Amino acid sequence: MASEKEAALAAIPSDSPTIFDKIISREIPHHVVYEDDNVLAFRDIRPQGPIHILVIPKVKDGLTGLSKAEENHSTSWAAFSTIVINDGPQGCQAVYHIHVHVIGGRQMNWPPG
Ligand code: DGP
Repeated sequence: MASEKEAALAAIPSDSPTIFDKIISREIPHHVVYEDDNVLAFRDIRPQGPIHILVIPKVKDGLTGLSKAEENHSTSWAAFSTIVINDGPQGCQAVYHIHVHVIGGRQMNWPPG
């Protein structure tokens, strides 16, 4: 299995459906920890800590990543109050459907990377 860095360098940013669209449509199994009309939170398949949750907007609305956010994205984006996001290849983003990582349960290091 490719590392997160390898996956990020191989990923091609686009508006095309991603693995997260298949998670939203329940085509592939996932462990839901929270869901409402706007947001789906589920366990990361490759956890980086005892707790590693991904939070995504259900409607992608062209918002592949944080650096692509525009005024018209505010409705879905407003659902998030805490943001830890990988953005672009150098930020190790591998899935181009904007998402928040919530990682915990162990001592973190700083700086990241
Ligand atoms: P990022 O590198 O920020 O784009 O993070 C993408 C995350 O998505 C990464 O931590 C692994 C996770 N992931 C990828 N495919 C799947 C999947 O099929 N199911 C789940 N639950 N997580 C996935």
